[in-house]
Amino acid sequence: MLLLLFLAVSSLGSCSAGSPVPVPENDLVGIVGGHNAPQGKWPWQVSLRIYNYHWASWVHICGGSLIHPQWVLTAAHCIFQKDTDPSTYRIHAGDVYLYGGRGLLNVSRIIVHPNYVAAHLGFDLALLRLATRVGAASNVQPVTLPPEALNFTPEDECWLTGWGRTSYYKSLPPPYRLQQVSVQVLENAVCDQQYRNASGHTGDRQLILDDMLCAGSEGRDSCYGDSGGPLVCRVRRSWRLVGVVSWGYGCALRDFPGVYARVQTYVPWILQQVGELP
Ligand code: 4AZ
Repeated sequence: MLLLLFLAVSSLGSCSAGSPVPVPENDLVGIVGGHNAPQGKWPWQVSLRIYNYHWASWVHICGGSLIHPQWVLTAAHCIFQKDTDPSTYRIHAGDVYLYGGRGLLNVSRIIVHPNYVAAHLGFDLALLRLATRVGAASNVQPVTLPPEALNFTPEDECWLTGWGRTSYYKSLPPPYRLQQVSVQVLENAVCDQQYRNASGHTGDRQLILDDMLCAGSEGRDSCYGDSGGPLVCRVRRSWRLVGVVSWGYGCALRDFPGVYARVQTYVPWILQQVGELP
């Protein structure tokens, strides 16, 4: 029943929106088409947890990225209510194994983008302030935000990482090792047209809004449980956080690329909340 409810919610587009329904751990934890990530390669990747009374443990609900020693960027739809008590969340950082590390970090503040309503309407970003700064270690490091003037092309090298499902029907199996897959970024107009054609949508309304970005192809995509996590591209030898996993129709289907919050659009808002980044 809970799984059905989860599937019902997730088939609408975004995994964990709505009420905080406890879901068995196995059903929450894919990158589709991915491979095991090497330890330390993606040191900004974190896992967002909520407490599950049935499992008596803090279970993974979403990914996220460290953008500062004390701030994590994730998707707004990973936060159940705009005024959620930050103490109901924990962050796990610094390990490729989802339940392998020891320490969980406390969250002291949650800022959901004030214009957020639902993932497919945009503004799908939230900031989490950690109660304490994370120490600089080789396996825990913030990722750089993109400069405001940066154009991505299908030639850029971009990667997705996460502990989400490995297919629409299959959770990532134990030992829950972080997955990585390289993906191509598509132009918004191309992505919008693909979604329209494939879904038979006829109205004029844009489906892929300007604050979104599409990436992925048949067999290479993010999936449920990857939400909030990073899409990074290598720009002049440094990785930039270009997208936050947000929504999509199914996972890794032809003509339905994954849709991401376009981080570039929100750099001014992020800096305003966090103060200048180091
Ligand atoms: C989700 O709801 C979700 N295939 C994540 C990624 C995609 C679709 C949905 C993209 O967590």
